[in-house]
Amino acid sequence: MDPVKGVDLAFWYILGISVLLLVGITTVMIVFVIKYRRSRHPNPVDIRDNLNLEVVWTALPTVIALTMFWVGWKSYIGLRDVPEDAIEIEVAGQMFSWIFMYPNDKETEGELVVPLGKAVKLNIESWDVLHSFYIPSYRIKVDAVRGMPTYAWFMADKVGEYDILCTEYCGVDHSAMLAKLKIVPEDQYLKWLEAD
Ligand SMILES: [Cu+2]
Repeated sequence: MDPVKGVDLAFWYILGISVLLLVGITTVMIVFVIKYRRSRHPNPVDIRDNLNLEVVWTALPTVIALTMFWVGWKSYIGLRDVPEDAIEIEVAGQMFSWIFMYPNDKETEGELVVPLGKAVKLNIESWDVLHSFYIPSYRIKVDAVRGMPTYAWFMADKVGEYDILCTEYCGVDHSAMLAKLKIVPEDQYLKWLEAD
């Protein structure tokens, strides 16, 4: 599944269930507080061993938790499964900027330009301390660690400019470790790639 769709689905699914539980539990709590208040129900009753109830409150949360796992797992697989036709760009974090290296050895700092309509695989590593590569618009958030190369990918499906940040505190200028993702039409990308 497309990373943006997968991550968003997992987020909304878990949030939706959380809201349902919040509303449900609060409602039952309020009803019980009113219904079983001391003036109407002075003598508490000790209820024991309701098998049906015990089965339901064990099975239902288990099923809910497993569906959350399933939605999260599908989303995770979507993050790791890169389409075969993806273009590959090397990304290096360093104190304090992001460096991008293209297949023709072009190198940029603080600016990632990619063609519209293509899957883009980013091979991410750090040249010094811990950084974390973050593109909120494309739900990418991957730690950059020296000696431990990893990757992320996204589908460049909309022309525009998007924020790239470092989201792991890496030193005094961490907050200035910003970059831009620019998605441009393919002909413009090719022209940009050949220019120096
Ligand atoms: Cu950093």
